[in-house]
Amino acid sequence: MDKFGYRFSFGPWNIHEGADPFGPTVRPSRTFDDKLAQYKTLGFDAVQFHDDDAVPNLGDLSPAQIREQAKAVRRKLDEHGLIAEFVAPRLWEHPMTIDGAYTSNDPKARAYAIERSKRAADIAQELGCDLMVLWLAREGTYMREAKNAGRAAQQLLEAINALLDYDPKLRIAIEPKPNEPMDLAYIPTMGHALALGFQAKAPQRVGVLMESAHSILAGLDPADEIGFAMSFGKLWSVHLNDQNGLKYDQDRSFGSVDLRRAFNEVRVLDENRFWEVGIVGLDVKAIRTQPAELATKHLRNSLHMFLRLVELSRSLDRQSVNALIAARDYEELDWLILSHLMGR
Ligand code: 3MF
Ligand code: MG
Repeated sequence: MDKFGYRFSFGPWNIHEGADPFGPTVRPSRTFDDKLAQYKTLGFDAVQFHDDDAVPNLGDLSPAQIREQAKAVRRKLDEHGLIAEFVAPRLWEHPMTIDGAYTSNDPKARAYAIERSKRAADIAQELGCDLMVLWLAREGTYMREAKNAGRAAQQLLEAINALLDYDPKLRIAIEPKPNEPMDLAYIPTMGHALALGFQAKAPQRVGVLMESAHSILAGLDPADEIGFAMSFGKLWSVHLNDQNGLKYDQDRSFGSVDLRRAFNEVRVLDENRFWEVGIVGLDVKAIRTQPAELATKHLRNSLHMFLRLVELSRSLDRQSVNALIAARDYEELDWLILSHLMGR
């Protein structure tokens, strides 16, 4: 925990081998244990998991064996003084999820997706966390005519309800993204995710995760997405990162593209006391050129950027800001903010 009361997390996939769709890996794989050893050194408190980050071979194991392996991971976390922030079922790699998971046109594939998600809930329980993140990666289409948006919304609701029933303590945070891997996703924004959650059978247990790059890809401002979700008490996790324009999902270091946009994300989180409701999660990737032994600097940079922006948010002269708002002198407000970011 830092001096402001914030806790920080990232997922083991944030230390990665640098493969992209056009070229192979450029850095050697590091074991999960090796990655775990980095967390505290880098200033982090919590680990985000895909189900198979915790239990790699879960497809070959019985539910009881999966729980056993998850228990062993819990012990490792304890040894490092770490906690699990969430578990996300990886519903986008298996052959059964080629045409989507909860919204696949094949009922057997939909059943697979729900069963796998239940195993992810079991893993979360064993890791001592009550939060599941649903990144709905393949819930959308390449071919609009292949599916039906209304039916897909109902299928998503059925899946969420099944999980809420399965584990009465589980909370679900939906992570929206407008595209990639799909051409068009069914849950592209905070608004879609919240609407779905409010229809669930236990709406108080469904919230959202806001990822900066995903909001930007949807043509939205991440700070406004944060503010919108927090006004309903629904922002339970974040994936802070950055994104240079409308192209592939870049997962750049937080604040590395647009400092003012990052400042506003931190300002809105801090004004709404996010440290009391959630952990500051990152979803950042070192660029492909980064040498292996230096490939955790994106995590360091992002965490330090967050802390420096908290300082800037708290030292903002709010009296002057309010006076300028009252005078409707937004050009002067613009200058005040820019000067503040530049250290005057
Ligand atoms: C997507 C996510 C993760 C992805 C990860 C893979 C929880 O934005 O946050 O799922 O799996 O980013 O690279
Ligand atoms: Mg993410």
